[in-house]
Amino acid sequence: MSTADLPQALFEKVKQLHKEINQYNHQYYVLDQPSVPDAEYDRLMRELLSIEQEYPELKFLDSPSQKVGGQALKAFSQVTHQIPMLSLDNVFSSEEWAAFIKRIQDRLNSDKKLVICAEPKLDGLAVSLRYEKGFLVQAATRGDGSIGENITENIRTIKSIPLKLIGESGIDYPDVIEVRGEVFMPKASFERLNEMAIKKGEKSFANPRNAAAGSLRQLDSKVTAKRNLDFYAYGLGFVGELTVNNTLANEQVFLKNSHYQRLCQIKSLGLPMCPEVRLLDDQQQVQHFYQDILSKRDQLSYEIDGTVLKVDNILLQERLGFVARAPRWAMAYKFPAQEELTVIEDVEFQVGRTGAITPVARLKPVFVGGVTVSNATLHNQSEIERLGLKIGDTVIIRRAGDVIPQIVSVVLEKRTEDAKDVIFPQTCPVCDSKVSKVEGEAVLRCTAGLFCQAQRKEAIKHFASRKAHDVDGLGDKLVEQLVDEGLISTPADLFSLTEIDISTMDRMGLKSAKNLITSIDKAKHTTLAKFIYGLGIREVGEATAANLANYFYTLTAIRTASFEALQAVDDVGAIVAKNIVNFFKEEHNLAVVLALDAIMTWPDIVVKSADELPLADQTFVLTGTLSQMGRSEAKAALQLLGAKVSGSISAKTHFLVAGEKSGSKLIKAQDLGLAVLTEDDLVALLAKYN
Ligand code: I6G
Repeated sequence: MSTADLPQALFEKVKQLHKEINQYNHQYYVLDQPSVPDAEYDRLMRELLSIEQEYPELKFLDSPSQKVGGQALKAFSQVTHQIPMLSLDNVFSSEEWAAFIKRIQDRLNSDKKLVICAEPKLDGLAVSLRYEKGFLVQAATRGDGSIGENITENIRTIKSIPLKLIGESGIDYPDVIEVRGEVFMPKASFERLNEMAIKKGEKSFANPRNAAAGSLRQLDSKVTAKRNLDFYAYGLGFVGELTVNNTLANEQVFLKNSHYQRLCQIKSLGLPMCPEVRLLDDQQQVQHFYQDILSKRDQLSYEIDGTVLKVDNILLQERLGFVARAPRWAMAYKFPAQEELTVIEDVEFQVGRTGAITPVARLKPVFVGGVTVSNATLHNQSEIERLGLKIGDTVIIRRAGDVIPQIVSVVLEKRTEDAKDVIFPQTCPVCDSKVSKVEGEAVLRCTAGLFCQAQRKEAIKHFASRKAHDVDGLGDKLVEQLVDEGLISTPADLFSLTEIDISTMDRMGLKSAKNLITSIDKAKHTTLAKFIYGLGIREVGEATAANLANYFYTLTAIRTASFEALQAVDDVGAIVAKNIVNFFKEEHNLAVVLALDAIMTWPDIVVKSADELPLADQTFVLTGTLSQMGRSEAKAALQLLGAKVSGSISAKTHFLVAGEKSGSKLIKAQDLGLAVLTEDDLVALLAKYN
């Protein structure tokens, strides 16, 4: 049956469904302003699919149903770009940027201020989308700039890319229009994809860019459809002559003379434009934009590696032209690299508070992510095995944001013959005691407990830390010196220190010694929860310590509780219960606890039944970075008010608290229509009850 034989009403219905679904897609994926509930969208889509299944003649090329992927291809065909796809030159400093502007002004023979169109530089892949008479007919990768790969089927699955432009060809835009932009994978989708890959035992992707590239190079577009790729337009390629019935004289009427305005035009046709694009009037604003985007980098939902700055005036762009394969009027002003190569000079072993022996790589110092890095943790033996790392190897080191530097991989091609295996110690590298490895744990531990100098130091540092007793002025170096000099060996010894003792330490005068004694005195007044947390029992964080205090009310009840009784407390499973029992069983620990009990005081806990608490029966999930208090502190505070704090989202969750860099949990909460609180909302809620 041809479409001509079908009832006109059915045809109209299909067109109406296209219009509505396209509009909702645009509102959801491009404008970020969903206008109907998901259920309504699903209903329309199901209706369309069912008509298309019954009448395949009504399954048009631009149907929104075509975003799920089609037949797998055998190979990608080649596409010759009508106008070459260029790349960008880079600068890395304000001086290089200033030199670039000077070159442009010299070439233009003018020292007039240049208006700059600025945007973040996405870490994605450049593609060219060709629309003919408003329909997406072809999409290609950049390739070598002249010839790319035809990835039309894959691009058609990207929800934010319209299959049909808004408006009418020949009236609102020219017949042929090529939109260029960057395909990328949002960070949250990347994390989800890798989590799934790891669960299935498959290889994970190194970064969102590789994941986007891997997804676009799928011969089976159904796979691409599941990858949640996104797109921002950055410019135009070929824009064709108008032919029939046009009210525009030629493409120049359509094309604005400002790069920024062209982007807005592209946006009005239904394509996504990065919301961070700005017009900047002078060089000071450029530096400000660069710093602003750099500071926002971690909060953005997509990965970026710098900014792209373009002379906004198209006539000036045309006068400037191109050099080799890059425009003279555009520049990528890049952030300091987050990945660099360096050499593992040695691997040493550090002993932590709980005796865990951690291999630490000593690196040839390297400038990465804006700082010089000379150490990186290697976590444990399994990590070294996973990396296949030897001393002397060249490695890729990554430092993103404030995250501790990580070794990403070993560059095997650079391994030399004298590379040495990493040998794990047979005894504790600090106190020479026996080491043990618990079945199922990757970590090697020193068995000497607080007899080990390293563990003593760490226990005292933990006791004095901000979340425990917050002893102002007692830094790590001072603790180490006090222990090395034999002045203290347990947290209880802190309270017998004198001003004279302290003032004999490096860089400590009488005044700072006095201040420290005042802070130590202040620390005597605490809460039972902080006291328990400050003991540094393995796996007893702030939230568990608060739960123990609220359940048992007294120190005596906690330290004498049985393995079974402990497990009745929220968050305390067999492993944590065993850690607690073992901690208090150790004579040395018990002696320290009793000594501290005689020195420190805390208020009695007022007994309230669980259902009297203000947040009783409310389930919270915390996600992302909470900058004002930290996740464990927030968890403890919520639990004190009777709330349940769960690790995963379900229909039973009442509130999601979403901090910075919230990922898949936020998406899931939004899908389920749950209440989402910001960190400020949480702070206000806690303040209300405290
Ligand atoms: O590869 C690119 C990424 C982003 C670009 C680009 C861009 O602007 C935001 N702009 C041009 C002009 C070119 N490549 C050639």
